[in-house]
Amino acid sequence: MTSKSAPPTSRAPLSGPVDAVVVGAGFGGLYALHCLRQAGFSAVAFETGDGVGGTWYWNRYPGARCDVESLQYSYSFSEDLDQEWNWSEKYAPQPEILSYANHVADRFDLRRDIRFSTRVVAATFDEARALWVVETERLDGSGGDRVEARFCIMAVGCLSSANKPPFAGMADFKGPIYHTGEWPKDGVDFTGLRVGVIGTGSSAIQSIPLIAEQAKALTVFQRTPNYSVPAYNAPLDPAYVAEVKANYPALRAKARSRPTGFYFPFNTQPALASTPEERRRQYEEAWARGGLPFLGAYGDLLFNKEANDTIAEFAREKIRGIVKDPKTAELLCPENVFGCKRLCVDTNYFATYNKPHVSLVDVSKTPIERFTAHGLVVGGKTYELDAVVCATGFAAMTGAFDKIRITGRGGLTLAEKWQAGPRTYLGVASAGFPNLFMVTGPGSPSVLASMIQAIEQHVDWMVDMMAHLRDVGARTFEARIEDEDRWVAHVNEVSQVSLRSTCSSWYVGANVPGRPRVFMPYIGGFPVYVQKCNEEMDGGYGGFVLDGATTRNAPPEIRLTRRWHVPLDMDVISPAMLAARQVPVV
Ligand code: N01
Repeated sequence: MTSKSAPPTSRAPLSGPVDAVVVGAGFGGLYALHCLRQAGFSAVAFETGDGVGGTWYWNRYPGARCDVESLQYSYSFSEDLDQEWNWSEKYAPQPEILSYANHVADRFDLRRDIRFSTRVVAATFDEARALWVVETERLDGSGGDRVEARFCIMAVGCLSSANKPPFAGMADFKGPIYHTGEWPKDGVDFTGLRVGVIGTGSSAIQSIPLIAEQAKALTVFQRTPNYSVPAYNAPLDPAYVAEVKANYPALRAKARSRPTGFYFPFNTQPALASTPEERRRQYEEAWARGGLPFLGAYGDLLFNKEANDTIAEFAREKIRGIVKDPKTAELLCPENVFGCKRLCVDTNYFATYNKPHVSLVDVSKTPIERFTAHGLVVGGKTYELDAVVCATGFAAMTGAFDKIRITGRGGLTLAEKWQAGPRTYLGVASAGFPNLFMVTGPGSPSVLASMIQAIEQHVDWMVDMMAHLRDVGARTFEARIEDEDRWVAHVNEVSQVSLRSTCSSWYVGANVPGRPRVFMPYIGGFPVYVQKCNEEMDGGYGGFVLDGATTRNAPPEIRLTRRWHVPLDMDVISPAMLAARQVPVV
């Protein structure tokens, strides 16, 4: 598969020791470095790419942009940063988000502690010395590092391990095969080509309209249709930006109180309490605003199937209204729960199918059989293609961990421990793996919240815990297995309240054959989760064994976490949040 390769780097191997190794220099790794330094810890980060930005470094496909408003899809830890950075559009395009990541790296002088073009291949806990030994491979082939660190912080991302289905005959195909999540740095020119796109998730839905503008012919291979809401992306109005900047802390506080960790108008009323006419008006208004907030048209859309049916039918009507060919329109109409798979946000996606050179092939019942030298075979028919784009997503949440041989106590690897599904306490740590933190790991709100908010809360909490360990002279922390078991059960129990657990999405690992079906993120809502983390902290980390601590379960000093350590203030309470709150912190 054609993919972006990082240029070679030559440097002497590192051996440490350092207080912490950070794996990844995306938004999680960058913030972790910043906080570690502030708290007086030495750290080094390893990054496979040759630059910072993580997901925004790798996903350079045409049309890639955020779908949480730029003014909220950004770090909130620095008021100065908030004030000085200017977003150009409602939803910033990938190059601008990558520039922002680079700006943050420079502004906070983070690069000096990052080793680029270096892949972490193993992390092994040395029990006798209570140290992590982290091994890397440098992409220039010049060897690797072997660094010893007290702590290992996995900032590997939730959607960073590309899912590349092994279609038969791929090696025979004469043209290039791209994956949206590993897009060539120099871009791709599809002018005059017959292009095939496999998949119809967010990446496909963003890229298809732009690929169609260049390609001579575009064939989309769809296994499951997806709901998508128009973005209505536009340049940001300077008056609106000025207003937000004048009140940024208040907006950030409102965002933190939301289940999603970002703010948008939300109608808490149940859908079925409205008449059909009122509902239509409400949906039309929400559709006209566009984007993910469409799901906020009513409060129960993800919890009541009958309510969900009303929004699903409205969305299907929109598709039928846009797509002129009735057969294509029907193929594009999803039948599953609206918002069950991650909702997509688009610019001209459905209208693209009205173009005469764009066609849709249903591979739900007759899967892609194989590649040939010149195309793809489906149902015995060959589709002639010059280039193929696999918009086939990611081995979500655990895939990036699987790529590293992580060995904890007694020689147990994380992959072995997670064979039947990920097991963490609060999504930050896993029993048997002392002093190893996971930023937005499975069991935390992560992908169900605004990622950057979720990252900041996690990192602040982790670094405060590290400082506490230093204060009380503890060598290690380790999640208690009984607390972890209770947390895993709680994550699973709360997920059952939401309709989101009912379909075959990447949230449950169903997009990759052979993965265990487990609802991986925590759906209880961002503020409830933050409260649980705060309670854990206030209890002196009772859910963890702090080995060697001079005091037992003493409340820590609250440092970076101060901004999250505020009374729970939820202006939108979902059934999942209610269910989550019924369970005391474990
Ligand atoms: O991946 P996906 P994505 N044969 O898994 C299909 C975030 N994101 O990269 O649904 C044929 O959603 C698969 O079919 P099915 C966002 O959280 C955000 O698009 O499994 N088809 C599906 O259609 C998003 O949800 C933005 O039946 C196969 C597609 O490939 C997440 O990343 C932009 C197949 C994969 O869709 C992942 O999105 C982009 C096969 N063998 C991404 N295997 C923003 O806007 C898979 N498929 C911020």
